[in-house]
Amino acid sequence: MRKAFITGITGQDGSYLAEFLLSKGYKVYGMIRRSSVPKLDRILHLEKDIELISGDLMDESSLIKAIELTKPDEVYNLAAQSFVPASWEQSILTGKITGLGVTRMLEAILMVNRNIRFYQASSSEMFGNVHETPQKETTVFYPRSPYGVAKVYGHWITVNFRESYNLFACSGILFNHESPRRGLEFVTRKVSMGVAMIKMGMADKLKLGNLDAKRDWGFAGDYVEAMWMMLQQKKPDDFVIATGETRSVKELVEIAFKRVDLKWEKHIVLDKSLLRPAEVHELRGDSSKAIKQLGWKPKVTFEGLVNMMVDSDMDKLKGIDKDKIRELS
Ligand code: NAP
Ligand code: F7E
Repeated sequence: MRKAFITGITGQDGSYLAEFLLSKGYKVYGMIRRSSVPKLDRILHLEKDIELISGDLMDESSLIKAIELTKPDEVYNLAAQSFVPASWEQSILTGKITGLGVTRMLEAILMVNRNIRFYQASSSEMFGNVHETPQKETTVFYPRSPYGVAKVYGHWITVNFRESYNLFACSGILFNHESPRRGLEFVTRKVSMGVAMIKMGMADKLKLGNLDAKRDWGFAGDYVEAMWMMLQQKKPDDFVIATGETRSVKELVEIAFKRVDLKWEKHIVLDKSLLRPAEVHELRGDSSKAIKQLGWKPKVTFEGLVNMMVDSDMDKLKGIDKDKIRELS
């Protein structure tokens, strides 16, 4: 039985990846960090099938111990401070976790077993102020946030350890991917939950920073398959994973409100305090290399994704009490 170790298993991608690897017959270990209240909502349904190990990307010794204990064939490094606006508020912490945390994980692998295959969760935020469109593996990086800068470090240290120590280390440059399990602060989930709350009469307005930003949005369930495919190749390499389609926040809003027969113009309020110090205005990825070499392609369309998220949030709200709603809003 092959064994996989996932950092960030409590996050959106970690939960989908754990499900996917279990379906492939893997023994799955996940790293969780200590917290005063459990944050296992996304993986509660997997609790019996996976094993959780305590550790933190900030703590090198915990990573070494976790790798020694679990003896994985594959390590998926999904843990990060992943919310872009928070990276201005906590720029140093973001650098320490999202950037240097990658080196800590790689050093642990180097110390314990150099045959482990390693996946690094790199990001389209590295392209930032884009130098060409669409963006591919060879496109120059120009990050526009401390998060993007930290991810560039994580990407290059992965490439460097591959070249320096001959590690099987891959960097997946993933464009935005969403799901009903997406964190509530990211724009897609903010919109799907906001729409559901308005439809249920629990809110009337939804505040957004801007409607003009454009992203290449896919479904997280499709994207975790690409992570696994990268580690099954003969040689380690880096891949862009994207749909190749760009949509604006406005289009996202239109589709989401239409799903529940509401007019978005009546409910959306623009709030300047949500604007970022520096914005990534438009992203569109070119996944030709992944399509050709990995045989990967996205299955869920943008409309399908938005509808799936709105439907899921409507279902969640139907069975929820008022105190919980206050927590969500
Ligand atoms: P997410 O939902 O925010 O999950 C982040 C995970 O990292 C959580 O499990 C979190 O644990 C964990 N974490 C944070 N700090 C940690 C630390 N110091 N030590 C150990 N674990 C820590 O993120 P996601 O959307 O699943 O994304 C997964 C990865 O892909 C991230 O690296 C993200 O930057 C990257 N990425 C995401 C996208 C996207 O569109 N989703 C695109 C490109 C790249 P807690 O639950 O304890 O907070
Ligand atoms: O913003 C605009 C915002 O926060 C998308 C992370 O997973 O993907 C994600 O980063 C766009 C931006 O995601 C609001 O300004 C407008 O242009 O959903 P987001 P992100 O910043 O693209 C990348 C690939 C990652 O790697 C990251 O980890 O939407 N926007 N109004 C808003 N965004 C938010 N959050 N809230 C608003 O009110």
